[in-house]
Amino acid sequence: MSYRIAVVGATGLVGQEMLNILAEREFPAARVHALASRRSLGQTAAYGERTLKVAALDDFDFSQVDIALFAAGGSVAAEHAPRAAHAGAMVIDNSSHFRMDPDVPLVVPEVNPEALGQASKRIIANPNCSTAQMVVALKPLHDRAILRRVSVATYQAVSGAGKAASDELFTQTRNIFVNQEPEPEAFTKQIAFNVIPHIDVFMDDGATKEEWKMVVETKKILDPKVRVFATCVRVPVFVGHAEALHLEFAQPIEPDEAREILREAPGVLVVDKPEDGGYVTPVEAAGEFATYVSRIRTDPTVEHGLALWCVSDNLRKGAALNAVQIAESLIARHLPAPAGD
Ligand code: 11C
Repeated sequence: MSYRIAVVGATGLVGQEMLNILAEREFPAARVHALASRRSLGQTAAYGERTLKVAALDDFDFSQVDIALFAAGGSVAAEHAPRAAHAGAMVIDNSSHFRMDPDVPLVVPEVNPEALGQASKRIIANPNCSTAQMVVALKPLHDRAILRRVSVATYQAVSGAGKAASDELFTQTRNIFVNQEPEPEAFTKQIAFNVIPHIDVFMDDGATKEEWKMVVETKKILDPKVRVFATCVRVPVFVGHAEALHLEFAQPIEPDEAREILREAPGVLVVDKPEDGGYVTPVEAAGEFATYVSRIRTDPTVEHGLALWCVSDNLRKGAALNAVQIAESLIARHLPAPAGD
């Protein structure tokens, strides 16, 4: 059985990664349409060994597809995702637009696959990259010891902010070496050889929207009772978000037991030796599917406290991989019906 797929935003970083992952995982695709705005017409997109011609999203007839993967931002999703869903496609949207809609499930397949059954609008939301990897690591520990509170500091790669932002890190780094001004454009301050405690817009309470997303999305995916506090920081890394997590549980949980639980957990790889190099950094996580957990320790400053370090490819588990996994989970649940060829 195979399915007709559309990737919307196929020329962007996440759209291209969706095509890569569909090919790498040998997704049962009868046909893959690469869609983008009219500006991208004439461009091509790589899909495994194949090269797809990019077609225009504006007048694309979504009755031709079973599953539409959207990686095109909130305003495009707002306009075209309902159109695709009405035409009969199951939509998996990577933007933040539908995430908090009570009629749209927000899904990380390792954590809350049961929510897929509630997609009454035929739209399923993919979480923010920093939330996705965190909940993959938290879920098995929550199941064992009941997570009460998370305090997280993120170290987020520039690719989370798109291609122009990635190019800015490259250009600024080069400019600094040749004594040219590192003019910020995509970021508010110099990103090369610097870190910036600001991702997305500021909210009324002084948090940034990225920090707010980590709070509300974690509650929606994992458990509304879990309290989350986040500080989100951009760092001069191209791919791979890292997070320092400080956790408080209702019940005692020791590092050895947490390591064992996480070793068995879907989507997680534990690399945790208290020695030089016995942990994972973004460079090793880039291009991989796993969410890596390292530096698991007791936090003795709170009751039942645990600290850990969590790293994953933000374009993969944080975006494209999670979307493709949702599509795989839909297929496993016979939603939607296959293309029939
Ligand atoms: C970043 N996490 O690293 C953001 C990118 O809500 O899907 C993803 C934003 C989102 O800048």
